[in-house]
Amino acid sequence: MDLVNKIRTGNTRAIAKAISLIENETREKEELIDSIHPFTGNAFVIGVTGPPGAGKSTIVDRFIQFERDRNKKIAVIAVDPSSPFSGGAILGDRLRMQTHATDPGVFIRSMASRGHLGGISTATAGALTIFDAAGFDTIIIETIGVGQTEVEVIEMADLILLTLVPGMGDEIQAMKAGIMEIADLFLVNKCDIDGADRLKSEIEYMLMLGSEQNKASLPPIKLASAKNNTGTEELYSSIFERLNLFKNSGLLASRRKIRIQKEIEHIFASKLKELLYIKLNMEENIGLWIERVYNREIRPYNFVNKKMMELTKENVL
Ligand SMILES: Nc1nc2c(ncn2[C@@H]2O[C@H](COP(=O)(O)OP(=O)(O)OP(=O)(O)O)[C@@H](O)[C@H]2O)c(=O)[nH]1
Ligand SMILES: [Mg+2]
Repeated sequence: MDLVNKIRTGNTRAIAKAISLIENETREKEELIDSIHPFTGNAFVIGVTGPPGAGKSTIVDRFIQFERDRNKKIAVIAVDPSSPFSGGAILGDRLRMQTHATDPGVFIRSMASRGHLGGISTATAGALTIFDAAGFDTIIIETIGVGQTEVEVIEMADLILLTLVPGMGDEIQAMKAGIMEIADLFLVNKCDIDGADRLKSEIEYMLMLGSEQNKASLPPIKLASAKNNTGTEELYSSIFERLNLFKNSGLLASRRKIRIQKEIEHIFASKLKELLYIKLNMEENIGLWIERVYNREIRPYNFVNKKMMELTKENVL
């Protein structure tokens, strides 16, 4: 396929076209994903998460520079920048994009949560696959770490960096349930303002509470100021150190296999649903079935089990 070849050469327009194409569940999407699959699995995916305004985009911008200094190609997926929590982000991302606009080694893509038929997770997974096939060495997913979908998205990363800021005690409390446990590395950003050391101790304390671990085995907690560019290069190095550690220990492979498991299950579930809709002539029949259940003429489990049995007998399932 011509598009596949163009993607593999890193052609910007082909990449953009492919990302739009895979946002909808079509036969074309399936063919594209399958055609590029052999050329994927090479990029490191880094998830950058944290409360609104923590400085995620500023730190990502630093990473872009570090990667380019090393002649590496980097893509950024900024998820849900249009959420009510971070109104200014789209503009910020655009401004940043302009600095790299003429650089084919950088691709920044914003993704709003609305307007994706298959959901934001599917759209992000698709974009990841395309960037990977296009030869980007590193792909960053930036997202605000709240809510189930957000966690689902960030779990697509090989490594998760959680960005926190002094004075955000409440936000940390709110996040605790979800994202704290899955972070591989903590960044206390804005260490140019007061309270960075205290926040570091608080994070340590919370991590110790939540596990049996001793202090030495806790995820690293780094201090930096993204704005002043201090501590940022050390953070960047420790991310790659940790990624290599994950690679050598087999953790990277097992995380990626879990992702593949979810993908396969997802494809099966949606195909099965499609099949059921067709074979049961759902559109035509569902109204009647609702009425019968509503009127207590039939019982939901008994009815569905019977239907499934019929499909098995007809060799549909
Ligand atoms: N003082 C200080 N300000 C910073 C630092 N890093 C970022 N900022 C500022 O914090 C504000 C938010 O930065 P962003 O990088 O847009 O934060 P974000 O986490 O991407 O925000 P959302 O995408 O809206 O959630 C900006 O005004 C930055 O200039 C820092 O290290 N120190
Ligand atoms: Mg941002």
